[in-house]
Amino acid sequence: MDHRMEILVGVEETWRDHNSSTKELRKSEHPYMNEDKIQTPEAKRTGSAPSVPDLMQTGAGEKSSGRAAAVCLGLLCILLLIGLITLVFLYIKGNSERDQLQTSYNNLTKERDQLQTSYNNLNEERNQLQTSYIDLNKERDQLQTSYNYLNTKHEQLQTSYNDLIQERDQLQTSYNNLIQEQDQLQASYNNLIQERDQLRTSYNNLIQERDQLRTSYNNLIQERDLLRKRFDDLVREKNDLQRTFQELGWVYFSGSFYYISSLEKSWQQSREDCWRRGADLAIINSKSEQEYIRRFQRRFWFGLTDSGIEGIWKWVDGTPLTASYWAPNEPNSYRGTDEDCAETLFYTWENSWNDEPCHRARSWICEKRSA
Ligand code: 2F8
Ligand code: CA
Repeated sequence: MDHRMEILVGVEETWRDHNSSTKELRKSEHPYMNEDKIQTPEAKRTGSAPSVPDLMQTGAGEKSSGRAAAVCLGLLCILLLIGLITLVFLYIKGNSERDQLQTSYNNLTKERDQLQTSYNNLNEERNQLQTSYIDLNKERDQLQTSYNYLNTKHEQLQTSYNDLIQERDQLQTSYNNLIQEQDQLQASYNNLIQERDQLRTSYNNLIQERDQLRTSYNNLIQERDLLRKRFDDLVREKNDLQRTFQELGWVYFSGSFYYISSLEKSWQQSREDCWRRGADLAIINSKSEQEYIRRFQRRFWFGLTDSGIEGIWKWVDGTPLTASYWAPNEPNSYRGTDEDCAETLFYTWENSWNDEPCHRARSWICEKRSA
């Protein structure tokens, strides 16, 4: 039972008690209800005490007994007077109590009416409360159903919430990772921007350079065309010169013209002849040149000597001998003779050189570089 119902039942019980007590009051204390128990002095006098004429008729015969009777009568009168006074007193007192009781009764009646009204009101209120209670009960059931539904919903929502929290945490992690990535990308982006600016500068420089190169290229093209023309002219000149040289006994090989004498002279005279021809004795400084010269199958002086310091062979342009093609056991300053100049004595051999006394008359080979 809820609190309101407890109050309602309490009020009802109080009212019931009050009614019962009121009823008791009615029975026990109401002055009119006990009217039969109260005896007036008049009724008492007529009911139990003897009358005065009766006393006078019975004692007239005897004087002593008359006196005694008078005394008794006097005493009786006194007693009656006292009784009368007592009755008057009691009557007044009873009247006063009755009035008080009447007042109390009136008050209690009023109070009862008020209580009755209150009771009715409370009853009505109780009925209303009962109705409200039923409604509330219904409402409570509905609320319970709603509560259960909401509880289920709440659990679902809690699950969803937990899932969302997890998802949010994952998203937060993803977000943090993205933030990191974004920072890295930002850094990369800044670097790229820097690089782009540098590249743009480089590009502009390159464009400038390209323009300069284009200009240079065009100039070079022009120069090339001029040079080509000059080259063609020179080729023509060279061919003319080659023809002229060949007509004069010169042969061309790998950038050099060679002249082989038909006369024989000392090494020094041979050299001087070469000088006069605008050349010098041939310097053999490659295997291919050695092979080319060997193809003539002739014995002649070439431009190598150790006349400066014995044993230190030098070419006529002053360069030292590095790669050499001496014949076996050469140079030997044969039998103690002074052999300071080189010739192609053993031209049939791959290594064909021999040291020979310089004064001896031999053919010679001059070389003139074409470039
Ligand atoms: O004329 C000198 C010359 O004589 C010989 O060659 C033919 C020597 N060669 C040999 O003895 C193998 C040369 O060394 C020498 O210079
Ligand atoms: Ca020799």
